[in-house]
Amino acid sequence: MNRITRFGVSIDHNLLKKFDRSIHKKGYKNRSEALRDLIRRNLINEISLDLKVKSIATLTILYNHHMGNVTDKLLELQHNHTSEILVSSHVHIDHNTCLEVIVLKGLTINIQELANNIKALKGIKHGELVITNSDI
Ligand code: NI
Repeated sequence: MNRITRFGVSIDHNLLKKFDRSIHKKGYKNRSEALRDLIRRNLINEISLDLKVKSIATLTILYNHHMGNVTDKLLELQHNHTSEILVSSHVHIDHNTCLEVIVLKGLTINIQELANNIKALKGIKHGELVITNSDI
């Protein structure tokens, strides 16, 4: 069990009111948990900018499988990164559109490079990489 430290925070009254309204809407029971989440998010953002550390990530992509040879290129890219890809799920959304979620683990630089290469393929309508870290 980690030690818990209490600390006081000086903050502008109006800013705190806005913060309280915001966290209430999100369902937080108290400021402490909201603040802890903000700190964790900040640390994860920092880590995701450090290309030399190991991360875990999900890449969600939406694409039109009729567009050019996007399906072949997508498979080729993924087969070139078998050490980073843990699993991928494919859902046929409608006649044209596919949704794929790829779970990644490895050096952040490799994860970002793969995500950028996939997002740049012709036919990919939307791609979003979410990087996180289990050390937080
Ligand atoms: Ni499909």
